[in-house]
Amino acid sequence: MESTLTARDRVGVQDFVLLENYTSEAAFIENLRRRFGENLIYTYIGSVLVSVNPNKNLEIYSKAHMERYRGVSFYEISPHIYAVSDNTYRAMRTERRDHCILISGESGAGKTEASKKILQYYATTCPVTDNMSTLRDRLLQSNPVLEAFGNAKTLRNDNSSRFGKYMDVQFDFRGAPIGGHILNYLLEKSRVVHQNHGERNFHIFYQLLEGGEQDLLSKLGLERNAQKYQYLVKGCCPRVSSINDKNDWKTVRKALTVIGFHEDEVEDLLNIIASVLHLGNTQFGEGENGENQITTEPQLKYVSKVGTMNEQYPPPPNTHTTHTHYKVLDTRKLPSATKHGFEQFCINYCNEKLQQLFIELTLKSEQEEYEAEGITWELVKYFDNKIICDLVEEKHKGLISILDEECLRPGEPSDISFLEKLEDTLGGHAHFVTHKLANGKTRKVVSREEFKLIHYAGEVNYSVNGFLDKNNDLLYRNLKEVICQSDSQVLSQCFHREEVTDQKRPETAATQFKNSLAKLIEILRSKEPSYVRCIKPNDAKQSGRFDEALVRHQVKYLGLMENLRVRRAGFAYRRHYETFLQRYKSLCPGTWPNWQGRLADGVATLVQHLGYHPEEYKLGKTKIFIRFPKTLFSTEDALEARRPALVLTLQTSWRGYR
Ligand code: AD9
Ligand code: MG
Repeated sequence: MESTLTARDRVGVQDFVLLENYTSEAAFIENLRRRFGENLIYTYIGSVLVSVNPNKNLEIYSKAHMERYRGVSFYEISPHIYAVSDNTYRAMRTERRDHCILISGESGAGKTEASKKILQYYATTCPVTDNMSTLRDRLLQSNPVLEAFGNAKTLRNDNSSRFGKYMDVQFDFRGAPIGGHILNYLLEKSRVVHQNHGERNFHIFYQLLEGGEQDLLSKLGLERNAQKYQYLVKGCCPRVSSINDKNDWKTVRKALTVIGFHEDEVEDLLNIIASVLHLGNTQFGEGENGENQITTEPQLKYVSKVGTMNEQYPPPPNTHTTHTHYKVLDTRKLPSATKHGFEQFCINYCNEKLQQLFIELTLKSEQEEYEAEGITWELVKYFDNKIICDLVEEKHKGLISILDEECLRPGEPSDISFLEKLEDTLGGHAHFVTHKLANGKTRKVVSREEFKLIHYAGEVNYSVNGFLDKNNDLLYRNLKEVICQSDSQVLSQCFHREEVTDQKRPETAATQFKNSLAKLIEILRSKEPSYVRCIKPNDAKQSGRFDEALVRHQVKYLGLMENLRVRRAGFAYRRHYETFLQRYKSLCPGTWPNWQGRLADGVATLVQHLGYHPEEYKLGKTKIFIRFPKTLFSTEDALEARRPALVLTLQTSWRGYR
């Protein structure tokens, strides 16, 4: 029994619902810290997986590990991203319902890595027929390509995704992957022309320059020196120690072929990349008659967006079961002194919406389970962030509507006139703050070109500079026409024909984003969700370092305490009768060795023998619900005490605490 206590003390509980003091944030963080110290980076809150980035390679992702999680009940083995992957897959197959996995967390917390591990798990463990192996390879190989064009080194993450990704994988009735689709959101386009100090442009530029064969570079008119290109020198860091651009080029080049790009398409693509670099070096001067004149001679072509991949794995007709995997763009509440702009505003709006969905679905599923089991539901109070979502998206009155109106207004709209409109319309809203006070005085916490939103996760100041331009995000129609008529296949497919011929004013960037987000939420709402919540333990990308203040902040904005409260509102622990009986039947002569009657009666006999008080548990239709962790712990301890000494040491590694 002593050894059990020691193990629990040392490695904490594997499910936060078993925390004695579950309302204490300090206890929550201490549990995370202990486990992190033991390289146990995964912990559950019920069915939600919390993951702390180890910043080092752990030996927990081998094929043998995958096998260990295959077909094994979620709670009977230590928490793992493979357990979530496997559970989702099996639930999809047995329930024949669509499922999705939502991965969230701040930059560098491990979302992309988690999504890759899920994909690898499916690629390795799902049945595939020969002709399906191509599809599997394509799904796996889409990652290096997406990362080359969409990821960049930032201050927070050497491989930061600068876009949101929604990946859909479809399975047939045998559970074999048969199709897929990837949607990207909100690529940070401005990075192409500008990078902050210590950051880089998208990986692909450096990969091409470092890894491209000399012939290829000559053909593209490029020099093997990133320093030569204006678009690559702004951040003053052409090389990153954790990145090998040369090797990555080889991977990406191969991946382009695997996912189905033809040689001439690859050539087009590389031409475009080279053109961007040339364009960045273009200089304008004054002509003889005072007109603007280009004084350098670059190829003038523009970057395209990557459509070919989706054509390579179209969803087949008559697909019944779908597993959807969704990875979100991250956010983080930075110190309020840090300025954020339009992109950060969109990302934080996205996070508000996802949080809303998270609360709604967590509560809903909790409620549904209680109802299904015939157990009375006790209402939990929680902060409903709908008020903030409305502030941003409400028709006519919301921030986006006001921004759009200002963009369309004749005259000379400006970022500052937009801010004034916001003040007129939203001043006085509990979640909106500017430097102006109602009594006409000013406050210093927000500067004159900023507004502050009080998000569910905390306060963020946004500078209005650039809001109008970025929201307009207009490419002239005739420019689009020219691009559509290009001989280059890749370029000519950049825009839909309707986009070019449609005489209506195109939707603004914020409205487009709002609409696609609404569609996405609709899709997610129709699926059974699983959640992975990623936490970054320190800002230095170091292994073994656990910065409590940073972790506390993330626990707060991911709403984990709230999640735990909802999960614990009624009962800390629930298990199917069969599982419960199987595990503890040896503690009761009446149920040992095999209970012959109804499972519910067996469990009732067992808990009566164990002396459970009626307020400690409830029996549902298929499950037992236990209110307090200590009840379960005493039962676990009783079980442990019965084991022979030799077995006891072995068992501690798989018993419920890890
Ligand atoms: V961003 O929002 O795209 O800027 P992510 O996606 O949350 O961010 P990412 O998955 O890219 O973070 O992880 C950052 C780095 O942490 C990786 O490049 C790895 O070096 C490291 N990492 C993350 N998860 C793991 C892991 N499970 N094991 C080992 C990890 N290293
Ligand atoms: Mg990422």
